[in-house]
Amino acid sequence: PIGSRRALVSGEGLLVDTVHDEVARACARYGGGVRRAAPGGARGLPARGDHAGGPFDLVLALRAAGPLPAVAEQVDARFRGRRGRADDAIGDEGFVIARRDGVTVVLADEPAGLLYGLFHVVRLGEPAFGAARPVEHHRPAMRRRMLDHWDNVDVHPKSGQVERGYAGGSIFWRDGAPRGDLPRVRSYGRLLAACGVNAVAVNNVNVHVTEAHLLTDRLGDVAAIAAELRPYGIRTHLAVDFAAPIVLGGSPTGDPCDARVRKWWAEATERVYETIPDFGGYVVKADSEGRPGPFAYGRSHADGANVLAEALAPFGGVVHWRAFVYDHRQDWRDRSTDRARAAHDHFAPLEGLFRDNVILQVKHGPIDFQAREPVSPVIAAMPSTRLAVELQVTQEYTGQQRHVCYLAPMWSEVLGFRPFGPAGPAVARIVAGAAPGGERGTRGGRAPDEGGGLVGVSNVGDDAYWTGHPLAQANLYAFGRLAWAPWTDPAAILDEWIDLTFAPVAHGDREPLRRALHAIMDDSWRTYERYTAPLGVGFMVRPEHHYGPDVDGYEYTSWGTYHFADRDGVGVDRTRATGTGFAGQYPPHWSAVYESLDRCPNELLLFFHHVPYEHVLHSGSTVIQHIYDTHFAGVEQVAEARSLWEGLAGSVPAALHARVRELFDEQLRCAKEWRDQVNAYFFRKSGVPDARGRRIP
Ligand code: GCW
Repeated sequence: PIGSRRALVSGEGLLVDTVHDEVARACARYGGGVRRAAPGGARGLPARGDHAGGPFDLVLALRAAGPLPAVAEQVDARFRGRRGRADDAIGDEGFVIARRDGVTVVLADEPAGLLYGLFHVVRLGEPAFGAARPVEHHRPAMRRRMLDHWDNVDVHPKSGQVERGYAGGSIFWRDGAPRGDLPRVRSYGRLLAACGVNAVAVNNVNVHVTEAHLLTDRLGDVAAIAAELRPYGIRTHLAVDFAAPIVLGGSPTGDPCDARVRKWWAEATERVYETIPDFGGYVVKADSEGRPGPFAYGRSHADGANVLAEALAPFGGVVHWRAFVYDHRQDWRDRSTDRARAAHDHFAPLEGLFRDNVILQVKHGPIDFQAREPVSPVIAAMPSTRLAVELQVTQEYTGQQRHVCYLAPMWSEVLGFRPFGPAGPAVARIVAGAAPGGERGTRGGRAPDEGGGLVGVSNVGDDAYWTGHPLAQANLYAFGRLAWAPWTDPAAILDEWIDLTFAPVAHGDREPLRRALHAIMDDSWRTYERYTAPLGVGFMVRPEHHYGPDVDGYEYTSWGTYHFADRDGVGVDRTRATGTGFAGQYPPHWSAVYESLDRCPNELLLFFHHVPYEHVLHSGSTVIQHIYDTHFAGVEQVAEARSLWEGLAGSVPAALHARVRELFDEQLRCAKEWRDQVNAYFFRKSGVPDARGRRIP
């Protein structure tokens, strides 16, 4: 480990201090040593020679800290030579790493880069100090890699301490007050930085009355959190109430076009920056599920977002404005309203109207974080708007951290999807700001150089394992890694996570553990999909808490989430020809694919089409037989995963093993419940027996 090595840390700044302290802490544990070079103090130090602090095995240096040890100068020269004179920047958060002459060298231009470089060395493990390594340049694909906490300050009668939280209480708040465990907040910052996350919103997007006050008289509570996260390069953001001028300021109106409202936001924001100079910005859920918004004043969401953006702009802050706007009081009898259409219907017409520091935050699918959805058509509809994609790391609809469901493969599909067709840019490039390329305007006189990035709804709480289910940590890790490097193979990310997590605690040979965890986790999202929702049908869950099956639970409700199963068939007709027209919200390539019964991918068939149970899939199976087969298979896979975990007793700490074993018991019970309810439901509706004669209750 790093801690047994001799290290030199060179440079100044808060995050360089963090790097130094990290290395020093590791050395105190493992017997190595670290030297902090004073400005200019590394001058002339030999690569590996006899001098007070050396020889060094590891050099972590800001290039500007200048004259560097000879080996670091050589690495820098290599890097510059390779890049050519015109572009030799390492970048704000980037780092260069190489190993030569027995020294591992990490160089950065900014302190954040050095911190990420350090965590990269940790991730590499012993090989970081093995054979020589060529110069590698690492930079995040996305500048914004943010986690949103749906944490309430007060316990809320409906959503509790953490809305959709499955990992205990909030790490920030408890019973109306700050939780007070600041060292834990700092450890959280450390954990997130190690995953690559650099922004956190500390309260629920459903901003209730207590939480609204975080913006004004309780700003000190937010500042205290920001102070713990800052040393790890994490900016603090706040979810705010759109009606704050009324709720907090006593204004008679919240109309974004009213001068008094604009003034209120400007002044409130100025005070925020006086208290937290590096404050990240606001997150807003407006006109959504009962939250206030600009519609009440006949104003658009551009008007709403821009007034906050205007207040934040002088300080470099951004507003994350959520596109999750739909009618949750729909009449289920009304077949003309389609919730899937809502975000595009509301936002696509506003293209070009948002200020440059507005980031439109779009859920990855058009509905709501189901186990399978197509990619939201909004992502292709707003080329001059900064877009962020929102993923749900917390497993609201994917097993609530009682089921193993490694989500990286799903996210990877989303990020790799090309909304304009095979020749167009992938989602990852669009939200990184790298595509569709230079089209972004210079409205407001600023030319932004970045996209909206990736946002995840956090799955972390005050649970001892952070995430309730210990294996759900892999989702947190994968979220950060994919935001940094979206093209990374999910299995490779899992491999990193296994090493980082289990190296310190596993007993004996780690290879069997690694193999078992891959077998358990690699395909666990598809397994979950198999025993829950077939072919793109969603929301067959228990209303309100959303755990476990209830095929008709949402069928006759106001939420706009229906499957329309009858005796003949199932699915939602979202075609242009005969349905809601949702398929027409995509650019031509995908619009044509989804419109066509033949070309529509199996896994989304029932999202786009209502088909008879005997409809034949590309696989050759019928829809009804597919439902039976996948539900039986899904349960078998859970049983297999459970027995693989059983086999790991003795390889991992006993308490960890016991926790996961209990959770597997619940997962298996629940998966059987899903299988039997879904199969029985469709058997009773269709009357078609299972071709393989298995028992359907
Ligand atoms: O998925 C739904 C959840 C709500 C959540 C909402 C949202 C924070 O059921 O609990 O509210 O999405 O994303 O705003």
